[in-house]
Amino acid sequence: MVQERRRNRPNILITGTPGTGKTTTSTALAESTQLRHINIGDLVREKKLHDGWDDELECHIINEDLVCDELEDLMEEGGNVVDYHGCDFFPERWFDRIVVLQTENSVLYDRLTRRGYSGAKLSNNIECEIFQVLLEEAKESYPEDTVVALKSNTIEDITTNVATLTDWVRNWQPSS
Ligand code: DAT
Repeated sequence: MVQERRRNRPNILITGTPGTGKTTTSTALAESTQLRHINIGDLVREKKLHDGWDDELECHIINEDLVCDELEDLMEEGGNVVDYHGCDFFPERWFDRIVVLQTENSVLYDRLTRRGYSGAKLSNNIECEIFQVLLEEAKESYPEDTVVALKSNTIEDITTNVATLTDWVRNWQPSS
């Protein structure tokens, strides 16, 4: 029988529609817990883990197999905060907690226009948030008791979320 190796620090996935605050939250959480922040978008660009550029969606076409191969050893070791606007292609066993950040439409709209999004890219992302696409994807891909939805409308929300998640990391036990 293959013995499953236990990690002694947890892996957390921070997901949500673009603009909901994944990178801001992950950066602060990694700093307060000394976990390693892995921004999948940056990793894909740096290591070229993509199959070119999608002109319509204006983003790289991520190669999910290459991303998973690249991360396997780090995830087995544990102690990672993974930041990405998708969650259904990672192995379920990688994560101890899946956090879905959620933002009110009008707030998200302002953040995304400030980021330079317009047209289909803007409306696709707003629709993604309205229909809770990432929350559904997370619930379908991971055990229900590992998925948590957190509001991310204000700076205070970020502070509260980081504090809550930091407590969770500190209390996490390898056998849990
Ligand atoms: P994501 O990684 O989900 O795309 P981000 O962390 O890059 O999002 O944040 C996008 C912008 O919105 C950035 O300027 C920071 C701001 N922001 C994010 N979450 C926020 C929050 N809860 N309150 C106020 N501003 C927030």
